[in-house]
Amino acid sequence: MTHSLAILRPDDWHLHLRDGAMLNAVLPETARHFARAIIMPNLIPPVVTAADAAAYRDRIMAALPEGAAFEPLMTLYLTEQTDPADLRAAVESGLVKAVKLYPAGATTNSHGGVRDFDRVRGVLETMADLGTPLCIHGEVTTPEVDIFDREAVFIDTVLDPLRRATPGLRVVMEHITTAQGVAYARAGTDLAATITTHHLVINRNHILVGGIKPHYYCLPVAKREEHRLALREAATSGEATFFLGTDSAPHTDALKEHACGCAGCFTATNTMSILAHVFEEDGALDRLEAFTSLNGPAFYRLPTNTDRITLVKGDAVTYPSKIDTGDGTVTVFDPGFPLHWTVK
Ligand code: OTD
Ligand code: ZN
Ligand code: ZN
Repeated sequence: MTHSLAILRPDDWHLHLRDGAMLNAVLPETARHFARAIIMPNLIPPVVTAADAAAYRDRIMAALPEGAAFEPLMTLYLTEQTDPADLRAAVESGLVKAVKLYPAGATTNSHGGVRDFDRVRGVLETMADLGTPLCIHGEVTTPEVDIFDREAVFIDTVLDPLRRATPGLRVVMEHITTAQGVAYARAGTDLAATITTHHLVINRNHILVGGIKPHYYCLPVAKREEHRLALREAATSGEATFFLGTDSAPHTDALKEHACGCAGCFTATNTMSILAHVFEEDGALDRLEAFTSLNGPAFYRLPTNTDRITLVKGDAVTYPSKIDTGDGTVTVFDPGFPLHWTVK
């Protein structure tokens, strides 16, 4: 039995850090284990220009605990007004590593997202030219489509036509939640997919059976068990297509435990413990490093980290059930099983 595992330091390829008091509270949770993270731009107002991204990066660096080494990888929120020249300069200077596409209304703070894809054609062509990944929240938002079908319908009606129309565009399917997402990602070129920690652990029963569990509600919403198993198989396969994007998305308990509760699971604190458990359960501990530390930098054409973390297995470890922020408490994701792996 393995009791200790050293892997290259992980990165998080999809993270929400927010701003202000919340940023100060959640950033140390990620910086403790992760070297870098792709920082989501869905602030209010969103990060849309290179100047916005530079200012946000400065606020993140200022919020880092003394002595912590962490590199925020900045993104721009794609709108129908995004200027290809501003984007090009931001990428060429090294500031911006990806562009984020939210279909309008798909998730928290996404009303400024894209409605008409013809209006962003120039930006997409610039990105194909630069090799800059487009990170896509892949759900249709048309009210007629059932919320559990939104990802599969998006793949057929939006993602596939978009990729065909822009040859060379490099795409990350963010936080995939379905077997269809796994199959589509696997079959494509210039295509990768992130998988969250929580979608490897919960299915839709966890949200709805025995009383509604607001802390398990996120978008895309967790699907049937067969889809969770498809995600487990993909994540633990070691295949270069799949890598970790926690989508750790803090909201205060007051806003989660609410008549119209916010979407998002906060997993920054215990992600590495949960992933070690999941990979061990599936007999794939030797492929954890590919998922958390190798496949992401390879797709983003960035060097891998050079230092290592050591995971050790022992008595059950406990994490705080909540963290305090200046805005109120945030509940840490409860995987529903005891955790025995910890980062030394
Ligand atoms: N999903 N919550 C949030 C974003 C994500 O789709 C996402 O990336 C958030 O709160 O920003 C969530 O459930
Ligand atoms: Zn999303
Ligand atoms: Zn997200």
